[in-house]
Amino acid sequence: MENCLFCKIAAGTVPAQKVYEDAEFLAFNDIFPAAPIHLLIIPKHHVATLSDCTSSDTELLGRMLALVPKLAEQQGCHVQLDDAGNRIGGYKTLINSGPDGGQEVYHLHVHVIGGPRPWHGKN
Ligand code: DGP
Repeated sequence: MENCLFCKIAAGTVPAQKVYEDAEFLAFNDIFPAAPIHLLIIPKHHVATLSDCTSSDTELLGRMLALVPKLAEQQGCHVQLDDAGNRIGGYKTLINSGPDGGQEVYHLHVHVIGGPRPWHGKN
């Protein structure tokens, strides 16, 4: 899409701090991080919003969600067990959809927000 910011990031014409890329997806640091770790995962193919997804997008959505724990581990904020067997770490996974959902950029993206609390910011 010509005027889509995240399509431009996917095409490399707008810079971003990329943390992951494959043939289908790109992940990069959010420019306004709400926590020590704040990634956005996007499909390279333009989809404006979650509500535009159809049954033909089911597998893409599954693969995008499956990237979340992989990237959380890469960033060091995955859920793990400490020596006493208690869960530590973790992250928030968020998809804002539409105006009432707080979506500002109309290219589907998953926020992955984590790192040591307390966090600040809107999310
Ligand atoms: P949302 O409200 O869910 O549409 O979130 C859009 C996010 O995109 C917001 O947290 C800030 C981020 N963002 C906006 N413009 C840019 C940009 O030019 N570069 C990067 N890396 N992130 C951006």
